Amino acid sequence: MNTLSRASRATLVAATAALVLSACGGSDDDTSSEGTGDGGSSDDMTVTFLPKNLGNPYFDTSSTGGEAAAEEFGGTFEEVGPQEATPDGQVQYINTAAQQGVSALVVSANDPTAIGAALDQARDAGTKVVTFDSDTEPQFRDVFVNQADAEGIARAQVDLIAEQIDGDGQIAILSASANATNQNAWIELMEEELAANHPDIELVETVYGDDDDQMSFDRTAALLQTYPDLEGIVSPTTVGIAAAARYLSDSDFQGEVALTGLGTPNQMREYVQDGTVEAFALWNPEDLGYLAAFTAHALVNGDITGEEGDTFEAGRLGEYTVGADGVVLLGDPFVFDADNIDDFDF
Ligand code: RAM
Repeated sequence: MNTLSRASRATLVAATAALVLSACGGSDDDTSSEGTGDGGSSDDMTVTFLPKNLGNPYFDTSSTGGEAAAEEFGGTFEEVGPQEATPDGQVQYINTAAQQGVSALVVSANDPTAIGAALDQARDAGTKVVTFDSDTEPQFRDVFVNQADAEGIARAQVDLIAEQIDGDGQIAILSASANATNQNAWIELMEEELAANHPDIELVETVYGDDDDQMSFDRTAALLQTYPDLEGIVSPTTVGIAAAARYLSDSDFQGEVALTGLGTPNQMREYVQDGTVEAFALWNPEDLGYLAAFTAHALVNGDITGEEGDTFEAGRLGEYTVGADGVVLLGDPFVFDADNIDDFDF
């Protein structure tokens, strides 16, 4: 279980305290309607969250954070989104938000460019655009709120699978949708990390479950049939890893084929407890949504423009600084296993 490099582990220890605190304190947020921020000007701020799709507990949790933030700064929160994680599905909601003149849109992009024209129109109409979780190309948004450093996310997953298969054998990746900016960035970095440091691990295929539970379940079954020597699966999506775990837990492959990636503790708890999964990683999606909403608030208020070096207050999370390319970084990924999973509730 001590799967991460020393440096990663040191930062994770620091992150643990924050995660435990927010896991315990995050949901019983203070409902004071007085903003902790700078008051008056944001009272009529409207913020619309547009996740990749609806019905994914990860985004339910990030929206919980966004709504809590809006309550704190005295804004109006709304969540909209398509059933399927496609860019076309998102465009109509972007257009509607622009027509409504919402102050800010907070989007997890299903494609780095395909929603760009719609976002341009929204920004021309005066709407601030924050991407979170999955970015667009930088010119289409004001700020990207990144959950964790992409290299760190990639390395955490490679370290986990390498440990679980003793650094040797075939693995496959079960991803989200084929154009998802976030998963594609992580997969590219995972491939580099495998090539550089794990010569005996062979990545045989990357398949896409489209962040759809049934499709991810079916892709898992197909992988196991196609590759009888498969040692492990990495699923860098909370939908994929939960579906793969459900498949494995009910099959002869349970405990034989390793599974790791990015999951939510509530979806993965039973599979950690029944031995299907040893360890997996994530960040706190509630904090991510909370920070994204406060970033939108700072843009709407004119506290920041998205320039490198801009600073702003994000409620209970404290002060953040905009980095290069208009990116605000939440923190570090965190590894969950049988020893700590019961400390979390999201
Ligand atoms: C799914 C989505 C989301 C990703 C997480 C890890 O919920 O694909 O974009 O960040 O997994």
